[in-house]
Amino acid sequence: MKVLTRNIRPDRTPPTLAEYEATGGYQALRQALRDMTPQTVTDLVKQAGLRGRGGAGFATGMKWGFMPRFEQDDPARPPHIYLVANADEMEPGTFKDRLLMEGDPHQFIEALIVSSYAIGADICYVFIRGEYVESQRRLQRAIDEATEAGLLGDHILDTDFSLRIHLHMSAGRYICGEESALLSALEGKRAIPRSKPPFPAASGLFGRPTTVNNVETLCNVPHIVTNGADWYQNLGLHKDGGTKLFGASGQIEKPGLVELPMGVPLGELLDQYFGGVRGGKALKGLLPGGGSTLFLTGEHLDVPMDYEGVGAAGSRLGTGTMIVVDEDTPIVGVLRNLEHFYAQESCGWCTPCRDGLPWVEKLLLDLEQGRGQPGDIQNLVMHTKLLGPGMTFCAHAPGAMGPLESALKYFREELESLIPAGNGQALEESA
Ligand code: L3W
Repeated sequence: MKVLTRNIRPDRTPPTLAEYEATGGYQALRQALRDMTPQTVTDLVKQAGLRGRGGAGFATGMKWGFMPRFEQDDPARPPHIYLVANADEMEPGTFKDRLLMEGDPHQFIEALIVSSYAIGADICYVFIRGEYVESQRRLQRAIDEATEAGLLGDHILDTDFSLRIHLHMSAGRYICGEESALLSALEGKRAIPRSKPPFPAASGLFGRPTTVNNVETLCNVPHIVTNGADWYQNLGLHKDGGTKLFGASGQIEKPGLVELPMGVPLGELLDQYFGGVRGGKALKGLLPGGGSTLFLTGEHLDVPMDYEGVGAAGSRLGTGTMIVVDEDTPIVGVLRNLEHFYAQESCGWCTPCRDGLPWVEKLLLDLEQGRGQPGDIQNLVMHTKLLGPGMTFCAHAPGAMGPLESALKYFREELESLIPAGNGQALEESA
């Protein structure tokens, strides 16, 4: 089942423009510019049911539908309309977009051009994680090749449609992956999230209409244009269409990435494609889609890995790249490590996130090092509420509370057992 990864070679050497075109590359662009209006492409993506692969799963066609549409000579048309590709892949355990950018850069460039056409953008920025130097190098080469061939730049394929693509290297903060903080960073400002609404379609980069999409999301678009909405829908095993790049890291026999239909059962993914838990051990738990999702356990192995399935099991598909924890690994260490990351990466704008995350990290460190006190578990539970959805300016702290909240549900006894009997006694007596 290879759609997005069909051209990706084992050694990841990317196909040249000629090699990419020989496998049908840039046919979607030719077809879209020749036979389809921007609205038709948007409608097709809507019908296909494509959902955002960056973590939130928002409907892509609907997001594109929020973009205002202007005729070329409309005096109300802003000087620029933007597509921004979010390639700031920093979610813990997530490494799928890097494969797509390094392994098949022309697929991504074609996706950017077709998607820009659909939303009426004339400028596209790719906001890339700073460490992804190789992705940047390969994308720049693909941009140069495509421009040379008349597939990018002014009057693409002799039409009225023109597009510039610029690569922007991130300075290296997780919060830059939050779309409004990303836009602030791109404008040269401090990367703090903005209030939403207004959403980027209404007021995005430099206050102009903007769509922000994840790399994997965009890479689906040429295939939908070439093969149609029904074909795409039918790739999925259940309600969510298409394929997904699933990944695994942590205590797993064969860590890596695999492209499979949306809806593949979790247990099959774990055992058949990633070789099961390392050393034949039992599974303690796993985060199904990066560090900001909620734990699933051995009782969830039949769960279909799609938005609906994972959602019904109480977690989120997130980025679809799981982090696996075996039976012998203390959960407190996993949590402390993750919350250290989130505390360090808080932008500091709102108080619950800035002050709450370091406090959560401290409580976990105390538990890990035998300094836990009676009441610490209740304190952690309280933090999952105080830093939960709706309590902070953006999704950073609620995301950080996902693994903690679910660990308190599934591994509470283990966490409670870390508080040595007698700890806090003196305190209680003096009170
Ligand atoms: C117009 C509305 N647009 C929502 C748009 C919104 C955005 C998209 C999703 O966080 C999650 C987060 C991480 N009118 C709209 C609307 N939109 N309502 O839809 O928005 P939202 O707010 O649901 O999520 P988000 O803030 O974009 C994304 C989680 O993903 N995550 C992190 C992944 C990180 C990476 C990475 O490092 N590359 O992917 C993993 O699970 O926790 O919950 O475009 O504008 N009414």
